[in-house]
Amino acid sequence: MKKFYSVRMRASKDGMHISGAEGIYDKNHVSDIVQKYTGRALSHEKGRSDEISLIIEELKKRPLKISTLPLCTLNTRSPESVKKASVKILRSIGITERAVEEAFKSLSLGITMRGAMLMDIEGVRLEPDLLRGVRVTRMGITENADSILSKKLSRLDLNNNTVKEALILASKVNRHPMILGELCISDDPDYTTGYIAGRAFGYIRLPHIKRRGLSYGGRAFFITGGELKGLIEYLQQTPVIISRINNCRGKVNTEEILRKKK
Ligand code: WAQ
Ligand code: MG
Repeated sequence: MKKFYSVRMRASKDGMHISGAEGIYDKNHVSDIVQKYTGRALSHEKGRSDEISLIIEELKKRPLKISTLPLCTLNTRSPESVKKASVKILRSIGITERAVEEAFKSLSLGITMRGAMLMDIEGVRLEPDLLRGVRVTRMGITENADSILSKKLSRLDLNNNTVKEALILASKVNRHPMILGELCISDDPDYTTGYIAGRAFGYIRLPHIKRRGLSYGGRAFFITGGELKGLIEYLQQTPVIISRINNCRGKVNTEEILRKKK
């Protein structure tokens, strides 16, 4: 059997996080990837890292092959319109307005967690470690799927690591039956596009989710039913690799999304 490796990198400077990256690769590609990740850490716009941690781990389980969620961009123009649209869309899949409000509020407090909050449909926090959250790891994309994704995103002028990595993470997360949806705000003060995601409507980019210059951010996973332990194990441990790319569309409005919902 072909051996796969999870390769994960974290870089910091004076103890401050600078960049991170991860993927799943077959053995022949591991050393090239290590070089690529190291290069990325040593020439990051936030400054040159003084400490780079690399984990190269042979996977004991064969990675689960999945598709990306379909991608589109909502025509939002302000944090207020983002919140309104998010409430509408997430409500249509059973997440209460209160939960969505609660998620936006918790993600705007300025306390940045390493991982995601887990929230039930009423907005009650369920993650065991409220400060750290749950960190999703062991995900990647095949070379072939990556080049198809690059082409599709290039047509929309979105071919960058930020969008790709977020789409890969959201596609892994939202594949689990206990996950209803996700809300994400970048912690980068200059990156003002966030997203909501769910199996029913895909990955919906949300321009102007926050105003420029704010360094808060985070993720909330809305969950239902089932056993928390199994879900957390899936998010942290189960290797998942993207092998098929769904459609990537440009601007849409909220009504279109609600009409097309699966
Ligand atoms: N698992 C769980 N939570 C995470 C993870 C992870 N692997 N990585 C980051 N987070 C949480 C953490 O609280 C971060 O502060 C927060 O999410 C935001 O992370 O299509 O860049 O890496 O243009 O800043 C969205 C792209 C970009 C939208 C999101 O997130 C688009 C982004 P960041
Ligand atoms: Mg960030």
